[in-house]
Amino acid sequence: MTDLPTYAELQARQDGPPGSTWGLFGPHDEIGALNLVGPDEVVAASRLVRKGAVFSLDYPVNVFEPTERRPSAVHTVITMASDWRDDYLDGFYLQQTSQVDGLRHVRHAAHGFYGGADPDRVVAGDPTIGVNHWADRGIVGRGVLIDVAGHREQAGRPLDHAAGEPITVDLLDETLAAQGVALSPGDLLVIRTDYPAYLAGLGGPHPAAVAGLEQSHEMLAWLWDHRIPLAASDNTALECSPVVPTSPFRTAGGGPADGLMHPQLIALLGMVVGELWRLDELAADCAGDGIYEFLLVVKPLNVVGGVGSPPNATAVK
Ligand code: UVW
Repeated sequence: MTDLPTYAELQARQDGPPGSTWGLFGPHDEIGALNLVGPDEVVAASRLVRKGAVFSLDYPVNVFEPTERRPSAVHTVITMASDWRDDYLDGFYLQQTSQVDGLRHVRHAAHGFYGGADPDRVVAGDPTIGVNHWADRGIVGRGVLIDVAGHREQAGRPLDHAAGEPITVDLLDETLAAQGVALSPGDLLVIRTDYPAYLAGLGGPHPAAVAGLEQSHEMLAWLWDHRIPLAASDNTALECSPVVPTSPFRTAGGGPADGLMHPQLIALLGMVVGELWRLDELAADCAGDGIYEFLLVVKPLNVVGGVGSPPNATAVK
């Protein structure tokens, strides 16, 4: 991992899309930045289990209000004979509740899907860059909670969701310093904004303005240069919304999502993006014992050609 280029070097590359990791992990790679976590990191992460505390980082299916884009699922329980039950979900949008966005979720406007995947193969039933690859491999490593919301609460300046406050690199560093945590290559980051409490206070559907990561090259450099394969948050899009006016990622196409850095995170860097994760119980425990690192196990559904999935994420301390 020490031989990998810096983000500045990725941006200057001429043998692939600038800012991309394409080809760094082999010509046929389909797991992206997860290559940054190997057996050594998994063994080290397993040593973080010290007290046997287990935290589910998934919210239930259908807990969030349905949106036009992502309606609720219908759960049916079938009685067969009198002693047996089966069930099924109908209309289950895999990104309706806690989720990981897979490498299929978005393509870069100029360069396409991660690794140059053929768009004709990014269809149901074809495994190309689907979440099935992450499910087959599993996502296991050292999880680190960056409790930005907790840090700002303590400072008496809560994160401002209503203003769509951008979380900057400086704020991430400040929070880590306050927590006494140093990042290591391969760390799986979970970033708490306390969005679910804000949403509950609003009492309605997801609002347009949400605090989250600032869209900037500095942010991408921070993530890549720390060798972070997964960044998840408890908010709707990991990133802040609306997009900051200074976003360098706007395209000629425009549109409501224009300027988000999802295409850079997912299609260029190959990162796992997590959204709407349940972090409150974990955060309370971390604040209690002052330990913000843990074993994190994420196991997306093994849907061949899946675009996204509930994370089935579990933190163990
Ligand atoms: C956005 O809508 C920006 O996020 P996602 O599609 O990943 O939920």
